Amino acid sequence: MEKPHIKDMRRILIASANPLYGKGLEKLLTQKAGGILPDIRIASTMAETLAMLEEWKPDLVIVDYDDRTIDRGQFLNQFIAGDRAMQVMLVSLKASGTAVVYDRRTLSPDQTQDWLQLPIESQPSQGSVHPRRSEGMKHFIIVAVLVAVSTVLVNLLLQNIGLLPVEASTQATIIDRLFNTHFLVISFLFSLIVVFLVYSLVVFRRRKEDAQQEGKFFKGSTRLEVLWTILPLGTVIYFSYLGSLSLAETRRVDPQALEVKVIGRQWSWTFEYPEFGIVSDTLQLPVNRQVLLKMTSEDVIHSFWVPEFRVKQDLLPGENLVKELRITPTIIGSYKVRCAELCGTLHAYMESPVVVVSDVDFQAWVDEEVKLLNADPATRGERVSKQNGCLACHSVDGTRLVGPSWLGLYESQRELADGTTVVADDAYLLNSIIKPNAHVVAGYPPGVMPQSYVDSLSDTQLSDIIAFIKTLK
Ligand code: HEC
Ligand SMILES: [Cu+2]
Repeated sequence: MEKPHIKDMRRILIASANPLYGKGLEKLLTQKAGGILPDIRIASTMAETLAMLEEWKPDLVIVDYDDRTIDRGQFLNQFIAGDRAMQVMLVSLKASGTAVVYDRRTLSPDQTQDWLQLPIESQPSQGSVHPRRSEGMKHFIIVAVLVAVSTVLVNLLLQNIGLLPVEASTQATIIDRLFNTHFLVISFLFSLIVVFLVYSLVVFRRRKEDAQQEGKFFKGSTRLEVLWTILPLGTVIYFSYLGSLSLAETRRVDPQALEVKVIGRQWSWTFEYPEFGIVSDTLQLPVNRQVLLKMTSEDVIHSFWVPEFRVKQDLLPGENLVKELRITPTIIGSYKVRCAELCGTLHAYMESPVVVVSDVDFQAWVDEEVKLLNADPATRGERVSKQNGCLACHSVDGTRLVGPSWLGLYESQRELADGTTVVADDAYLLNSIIKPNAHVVAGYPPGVMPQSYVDSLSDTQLSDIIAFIKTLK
């Protein structure tokens, strides 16, 4: 079908109560018409418009889209009575001088019906391919059902692909309840977007017969905008409420809690049990008893994280910055605490074992540790070295790590960075530990070994370490 061109329109009727509208359009049309000037008339009332329709029989009627005094229903009723096809355009003239054409088509009496049914606010779409209301509804129902099905499936998938490790603490159950609610919302939002998109791509794809059609004009929808502002806002606020409830629940205090001091440093963990005087590089925990972790860092910020327990807490350097974390392990087993805050070269290896045992086994471990506290100095020194992270930088088998190996160190000749040579006697060893930068070993960087041992190690611990180094021949 060939589109009628504005140049073929001889008689044009403009219906608008606004005289400026008529004048503006008249000017525009005469410019467009080229040589042969069309016959243009302007009607400013409804009655006048109808009368002209009847008597003058225009080829084209241009209706002022923004003029509410023109009743389209009445206008078309009149029109349907006739039997000849007529072009009707709805045109809105903007303040900027541009004209927006909302609808343009040739109406024959049988087509006018659905145009009439549309509310005055909405823009009617293209003539014969215009989907009826009921058909639009049908699409919505199908999409709604598909979104619901997809939400259930995606949620099932998310819950079953093992995104989260085993739930091994009371706090993990609380956190996972929140996670699962999030998964549901995520599944719904994903489905809402993807199903709508794919459905539209497939069902409303461009077909051959659509090639000639112009796109529909959209002016936006205030109702939709209000809806998609309020709904997400409400959801987010609701989730922050759920989040604060869960946070409070994970921090519930058990007065019977076992206290453990956690010290983090580059790049190791130490766990102290003040109740028993034990210091350990493994975090041993009795099952089903709340543990209160009091955590500090000796150097930079670290973060205590056992994924199976879900909760996580940063460790901050500074005496008054002790951070607390409460965990109630519920499953006997071996886990790992890892540092979750990038803290330097060996951050990735800052891991220590976490062992959850039965009450009986925990008591046995405590007894064993207490007995070791009274063992000979070299054995204690080995433990102190492990617990304070010395062995992360110093090997005992000759391997070069960050620092020199301790194998054969005692009484050997040390070449220092300043070119001098000293013998590694007791005094040298002690000085190297408490004032690491006083003598820097040649070939090694100064300032790498922590400067804090002078404060954190007791005199006994220092002499135990030296006793241990002496045994490494
Ligand atoms: C972050 C790595 C690191 C840690 C942790 C560390 N050191 Fe060191 N240490 C070094 C480096 C590097 C050197 C060599 C440079 C220097 O002398 O300062 C060194 C040197 C030494 C020396 C002198 C070694 C020699 O060959 O003459 C001794 C003794 C020593 N450290 C003891 C310890 C003890 C004891 C601890 C634990 C309480 C410890 N270090 C922790 C890095 C470390
Ligand atoms: Cu760290």
